[in-house]
Amino acid sequence: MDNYKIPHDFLWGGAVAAHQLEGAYRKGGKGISIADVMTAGANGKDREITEGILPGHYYPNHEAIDFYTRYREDIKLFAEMGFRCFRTSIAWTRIFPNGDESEPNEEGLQFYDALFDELLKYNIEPVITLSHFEMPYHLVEQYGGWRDRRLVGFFAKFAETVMERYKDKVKYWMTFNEINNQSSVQNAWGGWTNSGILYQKGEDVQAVLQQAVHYEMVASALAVKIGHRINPKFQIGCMLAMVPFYPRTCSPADEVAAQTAMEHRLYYYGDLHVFGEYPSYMEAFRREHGIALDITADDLETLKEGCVDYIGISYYMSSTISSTPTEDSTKVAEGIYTARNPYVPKSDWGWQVDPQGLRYSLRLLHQRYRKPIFIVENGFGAYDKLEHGEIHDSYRVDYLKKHIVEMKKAMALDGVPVMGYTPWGCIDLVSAGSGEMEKRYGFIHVDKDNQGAGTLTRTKKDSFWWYQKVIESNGENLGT
Ligand code: BGP
Repeated sequence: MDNYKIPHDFLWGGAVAAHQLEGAYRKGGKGISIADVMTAGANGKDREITEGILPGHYYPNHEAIDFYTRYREDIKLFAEMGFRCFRTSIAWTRIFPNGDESEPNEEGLQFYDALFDELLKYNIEPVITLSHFEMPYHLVEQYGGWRDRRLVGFFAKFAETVMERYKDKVKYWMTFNEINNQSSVQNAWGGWTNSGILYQKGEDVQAVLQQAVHYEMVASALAVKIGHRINPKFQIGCMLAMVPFYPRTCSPADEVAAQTAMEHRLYYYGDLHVFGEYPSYMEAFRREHGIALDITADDLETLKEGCVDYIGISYYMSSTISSTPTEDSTKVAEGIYTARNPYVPKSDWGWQVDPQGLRYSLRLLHQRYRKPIFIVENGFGAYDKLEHGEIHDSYRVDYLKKHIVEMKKAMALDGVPVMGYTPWGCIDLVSAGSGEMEKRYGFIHVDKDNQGAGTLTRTKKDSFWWYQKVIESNGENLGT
């Protein structure tokens, strides 16, 4: 490792998503998004999706941390940490409040102009996700979300509008956040992610899901094509939730079950994004399950023409697959159970903490795809204690440090090209999974609790100063 130095243009920064921090859910002409109809859950308690916004419910994304009005103050703090980039999303509903309008909302476009200018003032490169779990709610009510082919056109229009508008301000883009996350959604996860689909009782979930994925994939490829036409210098990536599945034992049956889980939950999406064609294992799956999809010759051409430039990933944890039920296991499909891994600890939210899994993941993705990889999410959701104006979050530093060490090993020893590293929730924000504020990831504390009370005051945590040194030394100084 001594002979290796992280490239000088490595993108150190932080990551967030519009709906989890902006708030101002009705300001500037913004429409209601699917995140706006999700109540707060709790640790171990799912969020509720209500039919529209109902009185008497608490919707944490409505105000979030009010980044919409405080972004200047927050970006100043990011600049103080030395951020070279900042990943956020463009709230689709600020640009097309309902999603199906013919003209964009100028006030929404101006907000992101101002936001990107503020970042660029400090030489912070914006890294933009087009869709991060926040599609217009109207598209759900009117069209059933990604069940409907017409969404491809609506999304492409949104993508074209913002890529054209910001073509001289934004170079790095991603299409859909964690596009592979939706396969876990049947409300068990506690909310909807990409698809805007609520499954009906008795319907063939797999058939609906596969169709929605197809439309989203075509929309993603179209956005890549459009972006490359607008500015050939754009770097446009996909974004995958990277949760590697280890076989629980070395029994061949567990190994095969883990392999199947990897194909269905991860590679399916990556293969489409990178190779632009359907993998044969998914064709086999559809044949076996009698699923016939609406796929046109044009779709297949678009997929082929809209391959991504890089692979964005989130990495928080690994998972373990067993072919048979075990103590603590959960069935995900016939002969496939997720199980506890006795070798790794868990966070307070039950997420398996596994730094080596990051190195393992980077190698897997590199071996398969040969594309640059951008770690656009990684982090430790934890309870913090604010005492006398200070937060001593050594547990967060410990988590991030161990992951950076493994990332460096992947770069130095395994030759994996990693473009950048943006820890999730660099400022405390609303948890996507639980809707809590007190599941905190930030280097910057925000005074707000799970019920929505607090002054929204920002306070630097110990990790703030630690990360500043990491960036300053280009990843050499990770502290003792
Ligand atoms: C990812 C999402 C993020 C973020 C993160 C942490 O799945 O892309 O939006 O929220 O997970 O999850 P949570 O907020 O549930 O702790």
